[in-house]
Amino acid sequence: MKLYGFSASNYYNAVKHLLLAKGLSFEEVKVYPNQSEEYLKIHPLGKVPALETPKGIIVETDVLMRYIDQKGGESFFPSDDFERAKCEEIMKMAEIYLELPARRLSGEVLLGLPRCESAFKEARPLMQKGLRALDVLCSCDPYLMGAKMTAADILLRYVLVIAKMNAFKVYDWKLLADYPKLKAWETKMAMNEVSQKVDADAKAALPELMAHFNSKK
Ligand SMILES: N[C@@H](CCC(=O)N[C@@H](CS)C(=O)NCC(=O)O)C(=O)O
Repeated sequence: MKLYGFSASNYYNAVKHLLLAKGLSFEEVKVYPNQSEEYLKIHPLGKVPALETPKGIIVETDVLMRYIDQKGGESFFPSDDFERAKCEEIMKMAEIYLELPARRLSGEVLLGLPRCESAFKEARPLMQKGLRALDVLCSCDPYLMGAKMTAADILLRYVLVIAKMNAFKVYDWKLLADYPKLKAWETKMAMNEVSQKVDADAKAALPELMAHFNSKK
C-alpha cells in the first residue's frame, strides 16, 4: 500500500499511526495538497491523505482507518457491534465537532492570513461544545473506551494536534486545561512508541512544510 500525504498532516498521521500500530508494510509518498490534474486523479479533492491499495485508491481518513483495520494484525475497532458504534461515534464527534471548527482558524495560524472575524467568533464555542461532548463520551480509563486502545484514541490524538495549536495561538486557550481526564489520556498516548515515531517524523517535516507555505504566499 502507498500512503500519500506529508508527515506534518494530522489526518495523514492518524492513518500512518494505525498502519504502524498494526505492523503493516506501506510506502510513504510525499505530496502536499494540490489541485494539479495529476493529483486530482489520486484524491478527487486534492487533499491528503490518500491510500493506494492493490484494488485502487481510497480517501477520507476514517474510511481508510476502517479499511486498514481489516488488513490483518491486531484490530483497533471493537468486535462487539455496540462498542464498535461507540468507537465510531467518538471518531465522528472528534472530526466534526472539534477538528472542523478548529480548522477554521488555520488560515490565520498556519498561513498568516488576516483574522477571519466570523471564524474567530464562532470556532471557540463550537470547539467547547465538541470537547465537552468528547469528555462525556470517553472514559479515559486509561484509553478513551477503557482498557484497550482503539481507532478513536488514534484519531482524537491527531485531531487534538490542530485543535490545541489553533486554540492556543488564536485565543491563548489551553484547550485541555479544564479537562484533566483527557489531559491524562493525552499524556499517556504521547508516551506510546508509535506516537513518538509519528511525532518525530512530524517535527522533522515542519521546516519543509513552512517553506512550502511561504512559497505559496
Ligand atoms: N475529510 C478529510 C480531510 C483531509 C484534509 O483536510 N487534509 C488536509 C491536510 S491535514 C488537506 O489536505 N488540506 C488541504 C485542502 O483542504 O485543500 C479526511 O478525513 O481525510
